[in-house]
Amino acid sequence: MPSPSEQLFARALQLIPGGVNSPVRAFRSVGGAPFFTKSAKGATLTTADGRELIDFVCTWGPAIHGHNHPRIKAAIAAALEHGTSFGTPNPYEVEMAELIVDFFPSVEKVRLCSSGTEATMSAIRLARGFTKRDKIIKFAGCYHGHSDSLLIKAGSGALTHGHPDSAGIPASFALETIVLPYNDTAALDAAFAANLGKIACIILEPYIGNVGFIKPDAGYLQYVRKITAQHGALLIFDEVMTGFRLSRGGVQEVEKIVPDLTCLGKIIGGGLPVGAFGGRADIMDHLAPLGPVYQAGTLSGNPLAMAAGIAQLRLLDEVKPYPRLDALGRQVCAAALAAAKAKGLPLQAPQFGSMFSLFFTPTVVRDMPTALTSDAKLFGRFFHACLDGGVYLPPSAYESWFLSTAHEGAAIDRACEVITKSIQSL
Ligand code: KE4
Repeated sequence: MPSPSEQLFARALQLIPGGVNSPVRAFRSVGGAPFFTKSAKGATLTTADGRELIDFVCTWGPAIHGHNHPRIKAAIAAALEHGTSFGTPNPYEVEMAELIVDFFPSVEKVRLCSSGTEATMSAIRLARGFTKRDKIIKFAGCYHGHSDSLLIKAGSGALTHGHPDSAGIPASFALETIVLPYNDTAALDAAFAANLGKIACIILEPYIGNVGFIKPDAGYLQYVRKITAQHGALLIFDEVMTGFRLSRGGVQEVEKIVPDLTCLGKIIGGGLPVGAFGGRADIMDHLAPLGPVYQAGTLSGNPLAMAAGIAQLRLLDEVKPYPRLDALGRQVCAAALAAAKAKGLPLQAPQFGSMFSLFFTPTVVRDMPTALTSDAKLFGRFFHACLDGGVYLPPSAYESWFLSTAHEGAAIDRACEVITKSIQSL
């Protein structure tokens, strides 16, 4: 008799391409069929098959306080009393804007939308409209959502499924996107020298989460800031994943860099659909209805998503979780490295705070090519050994893991045991 998840997947496959509404969920790179989640609380998912799994995906970042946190649930319930969407300005979006500007001093003005993809797509359009230049620079392996200009040598699900360059993007579009290797200052110099006065912006994940977790070489981000300022190109930090997660003010606070624009998402929606982009007021004022760059959205600033995000951000300021999240991340990586060492298995475990990845390779991972030296097949076996043990990892060798404050205590200890045993079993 097929399990409830198997029955649900069979039905989904009839009507939804690949049976999923986002490709990375399909387990295609790790093998097997995805389970369906019935509910989630704290650090665990409860599957349709009644299994409880310790979750290291955290719905790809938003659940920094764990799933279904009572404070966030209560905030949504209270907002729900007044309706779900108004299509007019509402008080929640003003409060959210004030919080974002407080957490991110580089953001003088902000526009809310409904996904990270919308945020980065709009930021690119704004950079092009403000500079009156067409070319943009992105880095191989960085994923900024699925808009045409950015789905080129992209990470995350695109890389996971071996299509970093999606079909359906006109060559003329792709020509305007210059893709460079991450952590390579010479490549930056050459690109700007060859395109003088033509580059509107650089967009990057300052710490990469979408080719697995990768940190920049010391001084690299500072170099990116310098060369963009020199050439009148805007610097866009895509902090959809890292914002509010790696520190109160994201990577730009850690690295003390002031980008011109910042893209945000995930955590500011408390689990509901959200995105945001903001930065220098003189740039943001080029957006409609003030300026010539059009951007819009039916559900932008949705009251329920805003209420959830406001509760989430206020809770961050109350619990100040960052040292604890970093300790949890270190605990998992230390356990994995110790098990791999004992087994004689090469393993890299780059980590910062609650983001980290395990790469089965002897090579230090510092860009997409070195990430690709990781043994993806071995990762698949490791993934299923952990899943059998009740621990759910991102179903791809090229994704960051995520932790929440709810992982502290029994969950993290149990997870470290399972990860250790799984490595020993490889
Ligand atoms: P969304 O459109 O998925 O809300 O955000 C796109 C996006 C933009 N920028 C960064 C740095 C991101 O990580 C993302 C989305 N992250 C992936 C996880 N690697 C979402 C998971 C999925 O695609 O299902």
